[in-house]
Amino acid sequence: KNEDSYIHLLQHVLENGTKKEDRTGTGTLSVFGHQMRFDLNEGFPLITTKRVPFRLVVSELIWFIKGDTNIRFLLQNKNNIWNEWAFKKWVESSDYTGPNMDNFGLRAPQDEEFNKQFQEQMEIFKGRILSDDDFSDKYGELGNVYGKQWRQWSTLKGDTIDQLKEVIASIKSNPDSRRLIVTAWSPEDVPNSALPPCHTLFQFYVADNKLSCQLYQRSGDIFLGIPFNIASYALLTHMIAQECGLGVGEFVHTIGDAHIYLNHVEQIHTQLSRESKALPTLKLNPAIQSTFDFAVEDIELEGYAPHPTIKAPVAV
Ligand code: DHF
Ligand code: TMP
Repeated sequence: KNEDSYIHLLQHVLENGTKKEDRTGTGTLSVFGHQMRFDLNEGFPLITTKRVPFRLVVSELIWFIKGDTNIRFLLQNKNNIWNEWAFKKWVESSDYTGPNMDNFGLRAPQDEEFNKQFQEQMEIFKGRILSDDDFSDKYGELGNVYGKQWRQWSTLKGDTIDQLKEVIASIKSNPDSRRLIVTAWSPEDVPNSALPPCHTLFQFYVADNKLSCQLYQRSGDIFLGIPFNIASYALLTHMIAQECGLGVGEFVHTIGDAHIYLNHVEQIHTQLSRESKALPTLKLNPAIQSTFDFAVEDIELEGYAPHPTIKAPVAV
């Protein structure tokens, strides 16, 4: 119940994870192949043993649903969770002439002097994304990330497929279908993507008038990313269920490489010393009839009283 399956994953990987190097140079404890299930009727699965900033989950999901891949919308909503990956493209480009930012993700948490420079450059970058259209078109773009793949998948023929719209139409017209799938993974796009999709593919399932969703996530940062991912797909399931006149069933979360970054271990010990609280309840504006019409104000949580925030550096 509640977030037990998430707490179990934290404990399981701390105890049984294999020490494994990774792309970012941080190092991880990792297991391969893990599944969690959340019954969405028990409450909304937002982790309570630390505060998870739900408004950031909401604006990120609305950004995906819009088909947007430019961080400008996120910045307009004071959401900074994708900044590093756009910033990386900028500082590695020949247009960038500021101080050297190589390996900023590894250096910033370790070197105070450098961190100041990095924060300064990041603020300049954010300012330009918000105020300069040409700059934002060029450096705010993350490329073929979720929004693009969900809404404008490009085909060999040169047209596009709106996977999200089609899957919602199929849930309505053919709820027993076993093909209710949206995929973000395109082997062709992997080389020119800022970050190849972590949530790779998801599938819907309707039984007893309830909508369930399963996500296959190829790679999961258990402390930072996973709580967001659970909340995001739970929210998407509720939104689509409302549009289709269905109740909600389960969110099934299947993870490939499930890892704890070595610089998150202490934080996780703090989190595990806490008792989980009652889950909150999601309130969607009942007047919204289409998944594509939800705005930030139409989505609220009731009764979220988590333990305090626990900060941790994100591996870039
Ligand atoms: N890279 C890595 N290494 N881990 C990730 O989880 C990750 N997630 C991405 C992109 N790349 C990633 C997109 N999603 C945060 C949460 C989700 C996310 C990116 C970042 C994060 O830092 N969350 C903080 C709060 C951040 C804030 O308040 O601005 C947290 O404490 O949950
Ligand atoms: P990778 O591409 O080398 O797997 O690195 C991606 C990292 O980001 C990895 O730690 C997983 C994490 N991640 C999540 O956990 N959830 C997400 O939604 C995203 C975008 C990334």
